[in-house]
Amino acid sequence: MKNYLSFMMLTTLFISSAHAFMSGIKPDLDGGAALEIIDGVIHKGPPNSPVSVGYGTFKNNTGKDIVLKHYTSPVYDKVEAHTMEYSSDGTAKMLQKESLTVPANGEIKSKSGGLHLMLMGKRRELVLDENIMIVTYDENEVRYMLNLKVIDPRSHNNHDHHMH
Ligand SMILES: [Cu+2]
Repeated sequence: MKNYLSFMMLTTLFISSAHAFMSGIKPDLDGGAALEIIDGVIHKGPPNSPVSVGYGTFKNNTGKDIVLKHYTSPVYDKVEAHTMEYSSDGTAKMLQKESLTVPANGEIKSKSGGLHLMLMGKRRELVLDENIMIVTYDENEVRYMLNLKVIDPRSHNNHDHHMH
């Protein structure tokens, strides 16, 4: 009887830890609705282009700054936050932003010609109007799920076509 009991306890222990492993959820690492993206969009580029660009307004719903450090997406090999740097001779180049601070109860807008999400290594073709998930991680590895909708920028009054 004693052996049977300890076997049961072991089994229970194993099942609960296996469950935690499979679900992969540590509640304290799930940022939930603390950070969201408003009007998050991905511009559907040419079919053969391996790169896409995403925009939206990062909104921090908490009373503490959220410092974003990295990004992943199931649809892209690599996701980075970029800013644009303009020089006096009129050229522009993109710079990777190693950390992006969304102020407490505040917002950061990303838009054409400025801050954007660079989505690289497209793994499949995008479908108009579908939602693509971007997971972003802050400095404490807390993750936030952001949904960006695939749009055709040509049908959305977009005035500057020369730059993303
Ligand atoms: Cu870029």
